[in-house]
Amino acid sequence: MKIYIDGKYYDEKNAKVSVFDHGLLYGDGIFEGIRAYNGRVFKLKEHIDRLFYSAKAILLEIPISHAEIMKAVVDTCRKNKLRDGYIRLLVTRGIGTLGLNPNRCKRPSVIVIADKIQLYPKEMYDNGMAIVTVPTTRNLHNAVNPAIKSLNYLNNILAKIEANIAGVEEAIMLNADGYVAECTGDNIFLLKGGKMYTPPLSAGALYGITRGVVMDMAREAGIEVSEPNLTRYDVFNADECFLTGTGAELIPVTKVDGRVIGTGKPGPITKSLVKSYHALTQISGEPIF
Ligand code: PXG
Repeated sequence: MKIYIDGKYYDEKNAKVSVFDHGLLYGDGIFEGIRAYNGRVFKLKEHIDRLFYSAKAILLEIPISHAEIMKAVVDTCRKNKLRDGYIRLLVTRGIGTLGLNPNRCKRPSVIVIADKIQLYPKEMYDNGMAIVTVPTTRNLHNAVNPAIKSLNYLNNILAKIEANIAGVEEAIMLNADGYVAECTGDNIFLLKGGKMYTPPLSAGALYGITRGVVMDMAREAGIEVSEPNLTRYDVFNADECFLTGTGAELIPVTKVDGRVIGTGKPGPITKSLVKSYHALTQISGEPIF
């Protein structure tokens, strides 16, 4: 496997970062998780746009342009002959000194890893997954804003650990006001009476790329979509529930905090959106070869 670091390609065993990189020392940096399907990078522009928004929010100057990053991602896939897989793109604050001061870091580092991902077992896609609500809440907007895809994912990792302790793979995180924000690495959707609902970004949801694609697909299919504040009560009483994410794609949820959702099986609208999403991934994106 060839890994891109600051314009050069390294074998896996030689792909290394300094222990003085503030990405390691402080989680000071940002990332994106991107998928390649059928020889194309899916929604690449949207991911790079979000990377630049995250960079803006943390005052990180990405040392190469939007177009150069897009090219680095596509070239890394090509070098690894990756037709279907997962791309992890990160920008760290770079090598600095001990001490928080980011001004001591001379140049941010851009890294691209192109590999495979399997987030959840197939059985869960077929039958739905059980999730729980966890005690760790989503970060406040005026702390590390949850819209920033930062290299410090401890908020989500703590929630994931709590999910695992409860014997499940994913968890609902509430915000400080008690409204549903999202899951640890996925956005959440509900269907009720044929209408679709997902928490607003103001509730602490990440501006998910898959979330956006699914909202567009639903609207095209004539489904009304809105983004109200949602509570656990709304989740328990939904007809259908599913999660979205680059890694997870669309995955049905059939149990939340011990409550069976709808019929207890993946619902018809969820199934039809899964089909449309898979079809779209096969035909659109930035060509690799
Ligand atoms: N919320 C959070 C907190 C995320 O980290 C999503 C929602 C879904 O967003 P996208 O843009 O992917 O639809 C994410 C994305 C991993 C992994 O390694 C996590 C994500 C994506 C890919 C891989 O666990 N999270």
